Amino acid sequence: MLFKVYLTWVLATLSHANNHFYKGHELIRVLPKTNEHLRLIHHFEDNYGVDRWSEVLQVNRDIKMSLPRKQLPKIRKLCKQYGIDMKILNNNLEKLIQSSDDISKQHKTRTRRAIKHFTPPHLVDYLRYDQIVQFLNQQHRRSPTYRNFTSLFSIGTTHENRSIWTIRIGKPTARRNILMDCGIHAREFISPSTCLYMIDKLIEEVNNGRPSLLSVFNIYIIPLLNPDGYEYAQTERRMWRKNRSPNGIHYRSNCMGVDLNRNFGYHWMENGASMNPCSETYAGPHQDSEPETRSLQRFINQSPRSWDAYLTFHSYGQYWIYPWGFALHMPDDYRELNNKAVIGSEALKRVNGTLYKIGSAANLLYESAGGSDDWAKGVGQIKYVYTVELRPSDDMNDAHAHFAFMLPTTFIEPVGQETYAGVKEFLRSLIIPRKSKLLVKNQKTM
Ligand code: 0X9
Ligand code: ZN
Repeated sequence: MLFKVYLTWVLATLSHANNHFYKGHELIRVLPKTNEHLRLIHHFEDNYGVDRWSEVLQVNRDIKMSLPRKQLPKIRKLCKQYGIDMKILNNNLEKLIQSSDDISKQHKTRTRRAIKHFTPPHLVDYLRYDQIVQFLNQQHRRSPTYRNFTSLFSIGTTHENRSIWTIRIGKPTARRNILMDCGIHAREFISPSTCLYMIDKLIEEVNNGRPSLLSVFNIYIIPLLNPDGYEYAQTERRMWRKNRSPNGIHYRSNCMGVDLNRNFGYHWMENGASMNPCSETYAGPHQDSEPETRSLQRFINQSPRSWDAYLTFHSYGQYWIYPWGFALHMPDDYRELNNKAVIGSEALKRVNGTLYKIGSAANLLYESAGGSDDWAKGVGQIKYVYTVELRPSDDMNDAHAHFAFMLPTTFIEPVGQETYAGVKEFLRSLIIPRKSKLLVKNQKTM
């Protein structure tokens, strides 16, 4: 036991040792006013090592981007030349990451003290890959009364040979199927922690004899689809987004990694993706080139089951969005998708008052092709498909917006609670179809 505690501490300490890289990084805010400005921002992303943090890429909307300090003079010059309003928000990203880590550490100490020693680790830390595997095994062993209530299996392996673990939770007699994944993007730590939260709560309901939803649905949860990228973000580069594929074979590039959410083969590369291996939105050498992408597709296609819904959890921005991402037009059944998103996000809001916006990905954020959501609907033929962008909000006036991808661990529980409530209500609405009046096209709710 002592050894385990020590190991957890060592892992947590190591995971905070990666901030120095960001010492020479700046966080800036730009305000595009024309389409030409938007094109220029794409150009920054593709050629100057600029990493766009903001989800929304639209005229008259603030955009946050981080960049190595040495690129700042060039970016400043181009902004001036084209009349883009630019402001430095933070000139030491290392400090920003550190301040989030400090809050997380205090939170852990305080929680431990308050409840005398044992706190479930997944509520006070962003667990490392090995800890997540351990967590899944513990959860799998946790429901003795209902054997076969859970199963744990891998849907494939990554470049670095890590298994992509998946847990099924549901009564063996349940006939309908739901798929959820987390952690497609490495740096979005609040996403895997939210999947773990939901796994824990679903199994708790089983053990308490209240598994009503699980009599109807088998819920398959992949808590970490991109374990290589996640481990890299935990230990080396906190802001890493992609997987860890070596790109040298195709392009002799030293830059590693493919953006998995640009790699799915449905209208691939048509919009908002890059062919530059050094870009954060590199779509891969060809569509479906990545083991993580193919594992998910194989699992969706080959399972002898049909899927009612696919939900993929990202951060940040507080958006509950549906296809399409590749283009601005809507799927034929977008009203139904919108209605169910309203039901989910309203239940979510009831927990802590957190507001989500709803709409199609391309309309609400920006056009970008190759997302897992578009593939799940367009090729996987799943009706209810959503990307849920968790906290914080990207509204500059929101008190927590500055945390961006670095949400301290104090948020694990509130985000878990509200998301779980939203997902459950959404699932209930699939069982009991309700007539809703909220049928507004591309509606931005609340
Ligand atoms: O750009 C993305 O991949 C997602 N946002 S994130 O900040 N988490 O990276 C949004 C994906 C929305 N869906 C599609 N564009 N298909
Ligand atoms: Zn993401």
